Amino acid sequence: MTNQIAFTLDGKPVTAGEGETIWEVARREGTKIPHLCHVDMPGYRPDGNCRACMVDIEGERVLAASCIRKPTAGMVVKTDTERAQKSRAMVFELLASNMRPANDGPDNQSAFWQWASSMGISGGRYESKFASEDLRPEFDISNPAIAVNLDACIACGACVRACREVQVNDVIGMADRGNHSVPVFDMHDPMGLSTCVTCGECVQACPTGALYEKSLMDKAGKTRVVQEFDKVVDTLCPFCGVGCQTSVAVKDNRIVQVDGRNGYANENRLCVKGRFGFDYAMSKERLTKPLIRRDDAPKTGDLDLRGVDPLTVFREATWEEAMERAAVGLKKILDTRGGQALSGFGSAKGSNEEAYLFQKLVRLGFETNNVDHCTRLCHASSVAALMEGVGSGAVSAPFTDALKAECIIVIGARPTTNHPVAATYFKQAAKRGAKLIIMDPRGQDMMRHATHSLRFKAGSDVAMLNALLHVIIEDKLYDEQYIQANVSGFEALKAKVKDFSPEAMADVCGIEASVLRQVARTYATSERSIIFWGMGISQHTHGTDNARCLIALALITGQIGRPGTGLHPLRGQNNVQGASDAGLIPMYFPDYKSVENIDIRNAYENFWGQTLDPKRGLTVVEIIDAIHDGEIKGMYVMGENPAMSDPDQTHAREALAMLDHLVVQDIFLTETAWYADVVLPASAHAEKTGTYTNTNRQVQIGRPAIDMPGEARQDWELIVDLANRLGLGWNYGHVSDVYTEMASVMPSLKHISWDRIEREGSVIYPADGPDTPGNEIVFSSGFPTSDGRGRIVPADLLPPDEVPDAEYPLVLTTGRLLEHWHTGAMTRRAGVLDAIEPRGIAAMNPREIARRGLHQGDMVEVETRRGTVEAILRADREVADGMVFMPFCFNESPANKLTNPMLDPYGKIPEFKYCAARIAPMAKQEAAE
Ligand SMILES: Nc1nc2c(c(=O)[nH]1)N[C@H]1C(S)=C(S)[C@@H](COP(=O)(O)OP(=O)(O)OC[C@H]3O[C@@H](n4cnc5c(=O)[nH]c(N)nc54)[C@H](O)[C@@H]3O)O[C@H]1N2
Ligand SMILES: Nc1nc2c(c(=O)[nH]1)N[C@H]1C(S)=C(S)[C@@H](COP(=O)(O)OP(=O)(O)OC[C@H]3O[C@@H](n4cnc5c(=O)[nH]c(N)nc54)[C@H](O)[C@@H]3O)O[C@H]1N2
Ligand SMILES: [Mo]
Repeated sequence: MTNQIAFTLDGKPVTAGEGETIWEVARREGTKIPHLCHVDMPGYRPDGNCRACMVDIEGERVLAASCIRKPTAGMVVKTDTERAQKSRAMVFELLASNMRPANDGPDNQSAFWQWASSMGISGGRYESKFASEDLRPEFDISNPAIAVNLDACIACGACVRACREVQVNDVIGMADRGNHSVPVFDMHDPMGLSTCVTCGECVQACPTGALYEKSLMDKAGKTRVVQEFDKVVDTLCPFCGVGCQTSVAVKDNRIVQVDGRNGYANENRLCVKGRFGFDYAMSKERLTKPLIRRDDAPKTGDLDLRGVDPLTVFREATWEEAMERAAVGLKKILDTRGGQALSGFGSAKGSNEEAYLFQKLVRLGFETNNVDHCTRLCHASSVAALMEGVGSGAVSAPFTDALKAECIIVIGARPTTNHPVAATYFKQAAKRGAKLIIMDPRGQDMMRHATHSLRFKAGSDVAMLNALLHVIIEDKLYDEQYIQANVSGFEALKAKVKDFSPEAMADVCGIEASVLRQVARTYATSERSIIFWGMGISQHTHGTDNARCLIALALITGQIGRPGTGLHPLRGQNNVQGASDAGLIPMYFPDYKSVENIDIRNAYENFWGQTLDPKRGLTVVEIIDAIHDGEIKGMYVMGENPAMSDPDQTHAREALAMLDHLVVQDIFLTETAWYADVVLPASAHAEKTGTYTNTNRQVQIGRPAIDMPGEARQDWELIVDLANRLGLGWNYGHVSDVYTEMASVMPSLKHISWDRIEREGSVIYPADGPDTPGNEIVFSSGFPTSDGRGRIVPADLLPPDEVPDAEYPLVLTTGRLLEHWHTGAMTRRAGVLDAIEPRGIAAMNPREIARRGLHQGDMVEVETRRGTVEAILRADREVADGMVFMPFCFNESPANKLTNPMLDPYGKIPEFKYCAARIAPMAKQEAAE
């Protein structure tokens, strides 16, 4: 047990845990002590500078700041003496004199004025320095999301700690001294021109309203227009796999503010998308009525409905007509050609319950296993390698375990843009002394914090990783005992990597042998080492091999199964873990049970009461190919946008155009919906109840904050409606009924009832009992494989499928931008996010740009063997020489028109990260004089 310190608080005996401050004990005991500079969120260091929290300690001459003072045994603390109360009131009155008056500005709902009014203070004691109009500092509204009103600033430094210590972004600092001290962004830049990434942590920390969400203000950022909320809903962020918990404030059925809650994965933190990207749900472009394609509306592979009135292509229909049309079209194909001619893409943006229903509908109603989703384009190869190597595709430890690790490898991932809240933990860990090793062909912000940054040659992961394995084996740094007890395949690995000495691989991967040796030793000899990886590993034709090497690293060193160690593929979509677990995969029923195993299939046939397709179904890209081959004729797509996200877009869109019947269920008229026969307007994340499983294996509950627009209906009800029109006779009263059925066949969800999730908000799986917290760390004693051992599969060198040549001398690589989500469907309809990144870009190193006689800002054509795309050229030092980087979120510059659809043989994932390209300036347009 840790030391407990007994002391007296306002006459009551209390105890403090180790390190607890008087303020923290008081809060726990329900005693309110005002606080301003002290931020009541995890991760904030108390600073004790504002004196708003002074308390009396018996025997001490001066009052003490309770936010930093730790009690000692027997101490007698009084929070309510006249002296303490007067002192605190004085602090507020003095500060108020330096601020804009309460009734004259945006800040009258701020913590400062709430505390002040609870103390009976309504203004400054002295004449406000803002009495005269010309003394007011300027409002800085240059940031699209945040207003800076320094006339409410009390220089408490909360924003500096938010920016530097919690999010570790290092943008905000304090300038000037004493009374004149103010926060500045970089070197006195307007906030909007600084390197600020608009995570809004400073806004959430600011106690006075000096930093404020513009969504609560008038246009000028001066006056708070939303004075109070109708409700505040505890729910989740809809974007990435981190699964941040949010509290969403609503006024007049509109979301007006999002704050981070103290979730296990985010401890109140959010990023720009989670905090400021919520308005897509309220976009005027939301689908509000079912649509049916007009008979005369053509379907061609190159449809471009941007700027076209949708009602020239579709007509509005009643729900009855649309649902009947949707079902009859599918039924007709089923009756004439059989289930193999049907397919479905479900959604990793939807809930677990929606995913479960969707795969069940395809397997029972469509009579096929042709069901897949974006996981195929994402971590499919990682999952293939993990299933083969350790018997489970999920992470072995949460990303927060970075804080317990001595050595952290991040490879092929860019967490500050794609998992920004997870990145805060990585950066914090590095600041506390963990060795951070980043391996990525492209530079990234986190390299500032890294002990080793290996900017190796794209596509050469196996060379580099085999060299690390070589060193570990050569230097005998592997864990012999661990291998003997838990691992098979070591001898084969030893033989394979023999030829992969760092010296032999240095040229292949572009990293010096000595660095490879150092990194290998650091990883192997650290007490606790953990590996995080992303799409740079998985999205290759040798993606499975890449992941096999990472698994081998962990297995031979025993860096798995303990806190601060393990394998963590950073999952992408908010519910890609859950959708995969729920069986939205062509080869697996829920919980990765093979559809081709007769016993399992029999069990499901009994459970669902119907004969099932005995063969695994086709994957995403295979389905597109099967449409071209005339084998698949009908499709149901829910919450996925393959017309933008699939590789070789022209080929993919031609396929969509070839379908006899396409039903699209989305919240927007996406590029995929352009090809639909029937479009079903559905529910956004903010409008529904459901569970979602994040990258850490936490099952969490999302709750509705606003109503659906127009006639839109709940996704899960639409799936059920369609199922019933196909004769399945389903009857679910509530989402929780779906969860309960699903959990009853999923061992992973044992002991995790709907009631439990509702009660606890978030439960990690696997859980050992209904009341015991779930296991953060798995594989502590062996692996869930057939023999309980981890299995090493050595990998060989394979080049990317399409390498540069004289005709296409550059490498095109694709990925993401911080502000945009995938195909842009959501974020290009989010005001703040689209304002920050409004136009399609292609990025190259400035050296490469100069070498080619191009200029930043030029319109260029990027061309590959699949097509040509126009984009604005951006200079970016992080992009390697010889490479072009494009995000795939812009439909005016659609990167996937260019990408190579060649697949990894095991994961069936396309090579999004590498193909040959060339670039040319666009023919100069006549200068418009
Ligand atoms: N802002 C934002 N965040 C997102 C998303 C989004 O669309 N926008 N999408 C979410 C989803 S679904 C996913 S899957 C994740 C993806 O998150 P990440 O895995 O971080 O995705 P990417 O940015 O596509 O690629 C990661 C890195 O791979 C590197 N890379 C390229 N080629 C190679 C190579 O040959 N080897 C190695 N080792 N690395 C290489 C790139 O330089 C890049 O830094 O992000 C999630 N978060
Ligand atoms: N070139 C290139 N291509 C890539 C990648 C890459 O790195 N490079 N990455 C790949 C990866 S990792 C991924 S995960 C895929 C992602 O590919 P997709 O999943 O196709 O992309 P999203 O834009 O996330 O599509 C989500 C869709 O769901 C809709 N939606 C959102 N919420 C809801 C809801 O609650 N209900 C319904 N019904 N619809 C909803 C949105 O409007 C949008 O149309 O892209 C892949 N494609
Ligand atoms: Mo993804």
